[in-house]
Amino acid sequence: MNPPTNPLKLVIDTDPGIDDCHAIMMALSHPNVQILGISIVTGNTPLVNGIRNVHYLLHAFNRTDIPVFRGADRAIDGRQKYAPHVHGEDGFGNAVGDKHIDIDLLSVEPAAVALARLARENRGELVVAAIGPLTNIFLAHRLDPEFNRNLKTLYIMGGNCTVPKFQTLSIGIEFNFAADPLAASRVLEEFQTKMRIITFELTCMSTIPFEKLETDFLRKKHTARTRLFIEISQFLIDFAKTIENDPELFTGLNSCDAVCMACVLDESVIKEVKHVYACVEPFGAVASGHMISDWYGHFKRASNVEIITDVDKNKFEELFRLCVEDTSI
Ligand SMILES: [Ca+2]
Repeated sequence: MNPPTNPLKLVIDTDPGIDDCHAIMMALSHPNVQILGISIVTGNTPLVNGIRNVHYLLHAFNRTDIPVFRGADRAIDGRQKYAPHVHGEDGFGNAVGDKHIDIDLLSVEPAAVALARLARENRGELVVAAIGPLTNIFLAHRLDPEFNRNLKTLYIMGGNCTVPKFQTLSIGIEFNFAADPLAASRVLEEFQTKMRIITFELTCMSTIPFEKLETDFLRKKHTARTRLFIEISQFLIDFAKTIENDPELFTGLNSCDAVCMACVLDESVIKEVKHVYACVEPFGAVASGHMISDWYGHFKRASNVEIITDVDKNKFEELFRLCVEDTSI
């Protein structure tokens, strides 16, 4: 890892589920990142759980200097879509449950307002990792039309990809875009900033096989950090094992948001990027949230996104190890 230079200025917009936890742990552990805030959005779990989960993590890491912002409690069109079967009833693998959590880091400033302010105060420097539905990002954009242009880069974990090279069965709709298709549609259509998309299928390519997960992560010397990782992750690992026979997708732990965060933390993780015009189906009867990537230029539109199509798996796993390496707790 390179020695600290100018730290990356980062805001994490998250719907704190288990893979969000991994991504946040990585960012908290990285030596060259300044986290200016964490904004919470509804997605994997209801908003109130997400707020509690992030506080649980920040208190465990003694990072009470990081403000937490409350975001949208539902999508732009009013839908509320959760994933308790993947992330547990509390969103953190039932590790937080009914524990008493002090939510003293919660700012009175709404997430969209804070996002717009932080982008303005750090014009051209702020990187946002959007690892939940894009509701807060869209709302910041509607509040402040300059928001998107003030960003350095917007990384989005979301969307599907149907390029044959992936050799996976595309599910057609990825959770974050399905949870707020209208927000995803508007962000892709209206933002004039560098947007990098980490699709669900890309994250499937970086699945950590169960055996490697055991040897490299779960059987490590149990420090406070590994105990926290296991406490929160076990539910997702158990879930993945129940669908182990699903063709090609679930052969280990797929931590979608961790793959996104690895690209944010170290751009050399990214091996291949395709510049393409992409849009999202906002109102479809059976496929709302489906991302259409115009690989062959049918729409005759200029490219608006960079879709990451390959990552360095070794480098990803090296960064993912930050989840269990005990440096600060
Ligand atoms: Ca997420």
